[in-house]
Amino acid sequence: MTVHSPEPTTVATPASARERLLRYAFMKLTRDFDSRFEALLLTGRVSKWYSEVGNEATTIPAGLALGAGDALCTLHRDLGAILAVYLDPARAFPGFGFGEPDGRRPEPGVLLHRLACQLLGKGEGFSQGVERSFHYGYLAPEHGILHVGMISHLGSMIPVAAGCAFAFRQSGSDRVAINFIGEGGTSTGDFHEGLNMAAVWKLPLILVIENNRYAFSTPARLQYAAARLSDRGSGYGVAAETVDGNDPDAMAEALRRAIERARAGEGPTLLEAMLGRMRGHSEGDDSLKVVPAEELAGYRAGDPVPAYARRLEEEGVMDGALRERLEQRIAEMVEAAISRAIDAPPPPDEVALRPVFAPAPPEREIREAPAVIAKRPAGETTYVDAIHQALLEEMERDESVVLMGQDIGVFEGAFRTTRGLHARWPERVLDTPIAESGTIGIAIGAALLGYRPVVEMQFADFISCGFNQLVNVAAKLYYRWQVPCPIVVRLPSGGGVGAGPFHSQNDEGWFAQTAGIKVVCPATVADALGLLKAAIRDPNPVMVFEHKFLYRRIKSALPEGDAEARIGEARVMRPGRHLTLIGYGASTWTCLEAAEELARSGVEAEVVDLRTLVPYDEETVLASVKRTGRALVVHEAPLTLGFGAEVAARLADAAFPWLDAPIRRVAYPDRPVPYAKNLEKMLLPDKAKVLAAAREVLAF
Ligand SMILES: Cc1ncc(C[n+]2csc(CCOP(=O)(O)OP(=O)(O)O)c2C)c(N)n1
Repeated sequence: MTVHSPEPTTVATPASARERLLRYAFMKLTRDFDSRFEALLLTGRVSKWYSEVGNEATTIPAGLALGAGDALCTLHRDLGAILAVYLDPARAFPGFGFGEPDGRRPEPGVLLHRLACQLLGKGEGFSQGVERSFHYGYLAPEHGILHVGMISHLGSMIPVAAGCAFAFRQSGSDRVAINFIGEGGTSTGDFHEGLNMAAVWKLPLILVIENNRYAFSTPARLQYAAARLSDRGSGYGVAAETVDGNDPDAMAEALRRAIERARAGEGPTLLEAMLGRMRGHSEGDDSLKVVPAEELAGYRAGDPVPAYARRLEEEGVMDGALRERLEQRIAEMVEAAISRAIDAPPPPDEVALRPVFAPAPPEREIREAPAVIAKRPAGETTYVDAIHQALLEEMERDESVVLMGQDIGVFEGAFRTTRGLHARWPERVLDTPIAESGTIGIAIGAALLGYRPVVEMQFADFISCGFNQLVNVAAKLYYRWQVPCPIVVRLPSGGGVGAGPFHSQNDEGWFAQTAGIKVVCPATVADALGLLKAAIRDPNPVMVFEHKFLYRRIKSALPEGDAEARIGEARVMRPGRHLTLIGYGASTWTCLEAAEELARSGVEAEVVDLRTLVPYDEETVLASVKRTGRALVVHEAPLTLGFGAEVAARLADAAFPWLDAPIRRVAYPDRPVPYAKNLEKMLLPDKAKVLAAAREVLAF
């Protein structure tokens, strides 16, 4: 359903006088707060400021429309929505008839102070100064506040907001999520993936486009060709409306309809709020010059804050005396919060080193969880079946585990790792559209609200389409907000199966370099089970690089008991004293084969399986190399900046006095993986290449 009239709708409001007065109170509060920060920019107290001037009539009704426990997902011009969600009106504006204090939200002065500190980069801000302006999250379910801030990358938060909506739907609540995007941000891929998935899964998401007709300097006509952005609604199969975003009453009505639909399980709504650009992209730049003078004058003449005040006065909702009293109260609140924040101390230096990983829950907690270990298959099990077993056991153990991926439902996955799981838990094993970014974003949103999503990449190569969600949203979350983000991404990776350049890659290095993501690479059947179980229990983003060459080529009996392996521990697979061969994934087996061969000529090579790249078990590797004095690192990922480069650098640094020979690497040459088997074989690290390199190292 696309609902729009030829011109943006301005509907007669059914709202009460108090509701409308409250809208004005928040509009004026927002404007004053914003203006004060514009001034602070000029004095250099704040380094950047994105003005909300002109967006208040859109954002405030959105904030006010949410109830306790609904999710608010904001961008850089949504201060009004934040204030409307954070502040208890009865306490923020006492004596104005806004009801009784709700008893759940903190004192408004405290929140305003923290907000001002946040924006000034002070230690008492929500993120203690580690990130700028509105990029913080304030997830305080105890206060009924679920505020998910932004990352800079526009569009990225739409799937995350859809993920919050997913969590609500999945848990059977009628909560909703509201998310904002500028008209410029609607051109991103995540806009499409997020909205499409929200539509397909009928998620309770309201996506509000703040169409101020310019993105930085780019006018809307260069951003999209549709007459209206709400026209896209029918393309996605979602309800959509274009609304006069300068009219808070019209916005409130449109939001009411959207939220009603969402709470009733009718899926998302796209609301396009028509606004006018009244300030530059950020304060202090000269981008406002792109708005023609006459057009700008029109926007200024229609400035929604004074316009709404006039309207309320004309309609008898507010007289001069009431307005003065209200505005006086607002001025005092803003002044008190900002002047106190200006004097607040900067964050202590050690905040820069705060953890990037959430601590693991105490061991006891896991052991005492309803540990339903499914009957493990007796006898020899393949690596791929061990993965299936881990998924089965963790799904049984913890109902917050949900699986998402392409073709993993009825079809049971390209490699059948989800065999039987959809049949058993149709609500928890979800086929996704072909949308890696959308899926990982949804997983992140769901993880923030207590789920443990496990996302399957059909092939590891496709992770490049979800890269941003992982490295910028998931990886940075704990450092930014100190809120856990327990998602697992499973990646069937690696070559040796004649699959060519786009189905053979070893991309673990891209992620190992990003702080905040754990990277595990199981080599054995036991680790395929144990490391995946550990990954699912870990409170952090974990990427599990499964090696598909091993899927059906190695077999062994599964361990008994809980079988969780420890992330961050390497293992000596074969002891030796002349040389250390260091591998992971399929390369561990190449190292073992080479060690076997070397043994025939009397060389005792020690083989270390890294198992986990991040966190890296420096101790085990170092201890081995100190014993043997020689090191050779083997991996299938490209040589340049492959993980072996890191291992070699660390060894050069820490083991130098013990080394009897240069550290060598056997890795994939810096080129794509060719399709023809003979070509691939030529380039893949194998026993012969490892032996040749080992003999060179031993010859020193
Ligand atoms: C993915 C991405 N590309 C580029 C930018 C740089 N950038 C920041 S804001 C902006 C313009 C945004 O315009 P719009 O979405 O219309 O929102 P507005 O600022 O007008 O409210 C750009 C290009 C970004 N933040 N994210």
